[in-house]
Amino acid sequence: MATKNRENGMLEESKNKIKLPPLYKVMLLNDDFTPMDFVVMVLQNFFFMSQEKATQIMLKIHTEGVGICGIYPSDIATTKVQQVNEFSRQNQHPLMCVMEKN
Ligand code: TYC
Repeated sequence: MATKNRENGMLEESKNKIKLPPLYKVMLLNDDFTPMDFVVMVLQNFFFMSQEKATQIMLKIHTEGVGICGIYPSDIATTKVQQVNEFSRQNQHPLMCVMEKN
């Protein structure tokens, strides 16, 4: 049953039960071999970025070594990492997609 908390007026039910799911950053790592065009295509097709945004993120990864593609709940992040790494291997590129707790 929902009852008011004396200090802040919050419903006890909300205070005790609503939990946001843990989120994970999905990132791409730089390497010396994957073509820039391929990385841009991955960012557009798997992370739904415009060509302009994808190019900006690709160049950030190229210069800084790593960049964030998106932030997702665990199951979506895991699927993105698997799909991108499988696609990269099918195309004989060493591109690495990884995830870490946000
Ligand atoms: N460094 C690569 C090159 O010069 C381009 C690249 C960018 C590779 C981002 C991976 O995640 C990456 N062709």
